[in-house]
Order: sequence, then structure tokens, then C-alpha cells
Amino acid sequence: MVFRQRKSQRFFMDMSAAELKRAASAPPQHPHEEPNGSEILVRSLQAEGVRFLWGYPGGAVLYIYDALYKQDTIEHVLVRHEQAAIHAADGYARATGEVGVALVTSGPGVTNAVTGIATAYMDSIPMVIITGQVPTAAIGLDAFQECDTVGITRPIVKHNFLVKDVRDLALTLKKAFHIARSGRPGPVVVDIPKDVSLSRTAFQYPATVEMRSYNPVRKGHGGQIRKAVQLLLAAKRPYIYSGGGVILGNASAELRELVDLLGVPCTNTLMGLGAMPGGDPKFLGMLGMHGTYEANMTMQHCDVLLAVGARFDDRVIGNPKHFASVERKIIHVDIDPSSISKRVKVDIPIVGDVKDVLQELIAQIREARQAPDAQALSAWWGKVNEWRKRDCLAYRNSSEVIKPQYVVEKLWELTRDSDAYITSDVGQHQMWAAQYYRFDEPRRWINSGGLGTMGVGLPYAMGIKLAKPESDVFCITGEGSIQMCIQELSTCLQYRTPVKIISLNNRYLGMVRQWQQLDYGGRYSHSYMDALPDFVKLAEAYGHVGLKIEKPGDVEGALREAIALKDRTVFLDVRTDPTENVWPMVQAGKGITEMLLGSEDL
Ligand SMILES: Cc1cc2nc3c(=O)[nH]c(=O)nc-3n(C[C@H](O)[C@H](O)[C@H](O)COP(=O)(O)OP(=O)(O)OC[C@H]3O[C@@H](n4cnc5c(N)ncnc54)[C@H](O)[C@@H]3O)c2cc1C
Ligand SMILES: Cc1ncc(C[n+]2csc(CCOP(=O)(O)OP(=O)(O)O)c2C)c(N)n1
Ligand SMILES: [Mg+2]
Repeated sequence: MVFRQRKSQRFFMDMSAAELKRAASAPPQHPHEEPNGSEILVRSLQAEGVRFLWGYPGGAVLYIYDALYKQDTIEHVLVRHEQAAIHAADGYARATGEVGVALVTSGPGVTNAVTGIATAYMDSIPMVIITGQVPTAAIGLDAFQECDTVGITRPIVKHNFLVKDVRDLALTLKKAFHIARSGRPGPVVVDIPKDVSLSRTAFQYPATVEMRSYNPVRKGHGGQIRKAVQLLLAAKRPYIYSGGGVILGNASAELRELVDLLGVPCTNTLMGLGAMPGGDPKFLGMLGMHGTYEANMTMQHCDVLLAVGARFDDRVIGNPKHFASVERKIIHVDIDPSSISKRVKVDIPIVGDVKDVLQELIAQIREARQAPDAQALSAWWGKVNEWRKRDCLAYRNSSEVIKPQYVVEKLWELTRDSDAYITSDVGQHQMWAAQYYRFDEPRRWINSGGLGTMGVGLPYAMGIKLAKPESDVFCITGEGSIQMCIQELSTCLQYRTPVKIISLNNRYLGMVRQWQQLDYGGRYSHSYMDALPDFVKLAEAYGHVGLKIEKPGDVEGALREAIALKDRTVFLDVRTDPTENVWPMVQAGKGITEMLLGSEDL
């Protein structure tokens, strides 16, 4: 087997930002020549401190690939499908907080990337996607591999650029990185025609960038924060609902401090898990469609709700009329003014960065030298703990058939004290991972919430493992989802990114089957997975280890074996109960307290 000799991981990790910047300003190979657009692109990426790039070549980006060949600070990972390039860079961004960067060619390269870009957009992930374009003179002429990249991606990016002149390239890239990572983060596409990637000009990377029309607010309005403090201190039944914005804004420490300071219950959305420690007594678990009974009941019955970096998604509030049917005051902190009062009317809007705003809130509460009414708070906790007693995540384990919840619980037990990252795909397995793996830290739970894209799990894991070579990276998936990007097993081998795939194989598109059982009269239309491949052989064919697990008693041993095989990608084909459902569940159209807690509620 021939591997491309990969530079040692350490080499990249050891380079300081200053060294990367020095590489960017190194003189060109032919000093009499100005750099071409491709070299300018590479140097701009170096100036931004980019270490990894996921991509796939093609005609329109060959000059760029030539420039990549001549440098050695950025490691390019050749994926097997462009969708996976975007997902891998997206996973890297989610786990590290840095901008994820991907490179694809024009036409089919771009259209293959669309799902990845939309996935990142829906979850506000900072990314820069470089796309090749046909030469400027050929644009609009139905040229070979031409598509309107700017038009196709416009609704699924934070911003996009078509660079028509090489003299604009460095500044455009500077803007792209700035836009991607500032304010509400998001993906930015930079479309570079082939002639631009070849034309030459002087290179200077701008140190700063000013955009008159783009100035995201960081500091919250002092008066609004004061009002929020008064409301929180006067509350009898306060509740904090935090989301992906707290993770994206690196504000978990502030959230934890505020929760402790006020002594109030707190919930996280699917995207916010890890912001509060999973085992903290003030944490009520995830809320929403598959949230805990206590998290949803508390949402509906609180009198003051502080929403931080969360966008009142339909999966969270259920039927909006039911949600609005009770009186409560809502304080909403969000960096994007368009998120505020979008789905739910709020009383105190605070536009600003969650870290800045929470710090200010905490400072003002401390200054006020007041605490919420202790008696009222204790009565409120009494109610919350009553709801908690329902123990809604309890499930009946079995010694005959493997329960998916048991697999996730075991994984949590075996990895809770280690430096583990968990990715997932989309479906029932995703919900069980969210419910039964208790995330204690932010950026450890990596999944697609907004677009709900099957196929992300493996590329996410692969992207994270490259950045975190010492950490164990697990992908909890289903036999349906894993097949959407399974070709990336090949990339994992080439770049030596050993990940552990735990496929909860129920032989069904389980989440679809569950909806068909509950809402479509048990008519299981095309949700059964017949003719599945032999995943063990498939893993082996890709050069990895495959294990099939069929008995509950073998689960722990197999997980231990996979973890012990530190340097190997291991595919665990875990045959789980095909009839198991995700509980609790709020069915479509129902209010968030109208939950089904188990099959006995049917
Ligand atoms: C099968 C399936 C089932 C699901 N079930 C559930 C469920 O039961 N419960 C659930 O919660 N979700 C569920 N989801 C996910 C759901 O679809 C949404 O993705 C999720 O609820 C949105 O989370 P969020 O509100 O935290 O918003 P995010 O999409 O994470 O948005 C973050 C918000 O924070 C803001 N923000 C970003 N950065 C900052 C900053 N620095 N400062 C301030 N604000 C900032 C943004 O402007 C945005 O408004 C499910 C998804 C799938 C696929
Ligand atoms: C790309 C894509 N296509 C379709 C869907 C709709 N969908 C959501 S969950 C699901 C089933 C997933 O099956 P599997 O991966 O086996 O997971 P399970 O629900 O069985 O755990 C489907 C088809 C989706 N989310 N993404
Ligand atoms: Mg399945």
C-alpha cells in the first residue's frame, strides 16, 4: 500500500502563528516575478494561520493546486467527495472555534459542496470555501464545468464573492475571513476564475479590514441589560435557555457563573449541549421535541425566561400558539438582530455578543447586591424536582437485544474522564447520543442541527481528528446515515485519522420509521433498509478494523477493544433493537408539554 508521506502532525501543530505569518511573507521563488493569484491565495491562507485545507481538484483550480504543491505549511486533505470536504472543514471549525477552509473546483465540485455549505450556514459555522470558476471571459457562455456559484450559494452563505481581478484577491480573502468569524459566524464563498488564479500582481495581506456596511455589535445596550437584571432578580420562576450561540461565542464559563450566581435551572438546546456540565444539578437536560420532561415543563411554566444564543427553533418551542398561551417575560440575547422576535415576541431584546453581555449581566447583578426571592426560588425548585422525578430517560434494558441507549451510556461511562469528541449523523441515534452522553464541556458534541444532514458524522470526525490527534473521536451513526459519506473511510486511511465509528444498526431509517409508526398509521413506506452491506468486510476492504456486535453482553468489550486500537479506524456494526423509539417526543403540531413519554402513552 502506498501512502503519501504525511508530514508529522507535530510539524503543523508546533508552528506558531508568527511562523505561519513569516511563511506568508517569504519572498517569491522567482524574486523578479510578482506572485500569481494562486500563490496569493496560499499566502493569504498562511497569513490567516490556516493549517488544514480539505479539498478536491479539477480543471478550474489546477493553478491553485500547483501553488499548494510548492508550500509546506498548509496540509491539504484529499477527500473522496466534495460534500465531505465541506463537512470535514466544518467539523474542524466546530471543535476548534477556528475558521474551517475547503477548496473545490467549478461546476460539479461546487454543486457537490452545496449540502455542506447549507449545513454550516444553518448552524452558523465560520468557514471560508474557495471555489474555482471558469475564466472570466468564459463566464456566461455555458463553458465546460461552469455554474453560477454565486447565484447557487447566495441563499446558503453569510456572504459570497466573485473575484474578477487578481488585484482584489488578498483584500477579498481578508474580508471573507473577517465576515466568517465575526458577528453571527457563517460560511463565506470566494469564487476565483481560473485566469485570476494565474494573473500576477504585488502581494500584501491587509493587517485590518474596515467595511462600512458591516459592523456587528458586540456590547449589549446598558439600559436593556439593567432592565434584564431587574426582571431576573424579581422573578419567582426564572429559567435560562441557552443555545449554540453560547458555544460559538465561547461563553460557557460565563453561563455557568450566571446560573450559579442566580441559582436557577438551566436547559441547553441540541446545539448548546456542553455549555452546562451534563451532571450539574441545575442543568435540566436538553429541551424541545426530544427534550426531557423537566426541561420542557420548566420552559412552559417559568415567569422569566432568559434566552441566550438560542433562536426559538420550531423543534424547541413546538406549537407556537401553545407556547404563547402562558404569561412569561422573555429576555433574548443574540448577536444577530434578525434572530430576535423572529419566531417568538420577546420583551427585552439585547443585541450583542453573548460573552460581553453575560459578563455585563453578572457584573450588574453583583453590584445590585440582591438575590432572587429565596422562598419563591425554593418553591420553584420544588416543582422542577417533581417533574424530574418522572425520570423520563429511564428505559427498559434487555439481556437479549441491544438497546441503543445502553450503547451510548456505556460509551459515556468508558470515555467520560478522557479527552473525547463525539460526532453524530442524523436520526434516532443522534437523539440518543444527545440524551445519554452527558457532555461536560463545550465543542465536544458535533452534529448537524439546523439542516439535519445525514452523512456529516464521519467527515466531522475525520476533520476533528486531524486537529486533535491525541483525542479519541467517536462517530455515533446509523446504518442509513453512514452510507451517505462512507467513501471517506478511504481518506481516514490515507491521512491516518483513526476514528471510531459506532453504527447503531437498526436496519431502519429509524427516525422515519418512528414518525410513520406514530403519525402515519404504521405504514412503513420505504423506511426499511434491505440489502445492507457487510459493514465488517466493508471496513476491512478500506483497510480498517470491523467488528459486529449482536449481544448486549458484548457491547462493553467491543467498545473497550475499539478504544484500545488507538491507531486504527474501527467500525462497530452494533445490531440494535429495530423497534426502539426516541422518548420523550413532542409530535408535530403539539405543544412542548404535550409529550409522549413512552409507548404506554400511545
Ligand atoms: C432529528 C432532529 C431532532 C431535533 N430535535 C431537537 C430537540 O429536541 N431539541 C433541540 O433543542 N433541538 C433539536 N434539533 C435541532 C434543531 O433543529 C435546531 O438546530 C436547534 O434547536 C437550534 O439550536 P439553537 O436555538 O441553539 O440555535 P443555533 O442554530 O445554534 O443558533 C445560535 C443562535 O445564537 C446566535 N449567536 C451566534 N453567535 C453568537 C454570539 N457570539 N453571541 C450571541 N449570539 C450568538 C445566532 O445568531 C443564533 O440565533 C433537532 C434536529 C434534528 C436533526
Ligand atoms: C440527507 C438527508 N436525507 C434525508 C433525511 C431525512 N431523515 C432524517 S433521519 C432519517 C433516517 C436516518 O436513518 P439512520 O441513519 O439509519 O438512523 P436511525 O434513525 O435509524 O438511527 C432520514 C431519512 C435527512 N435528514 N438527511
Ligand atoms: Mg437506522
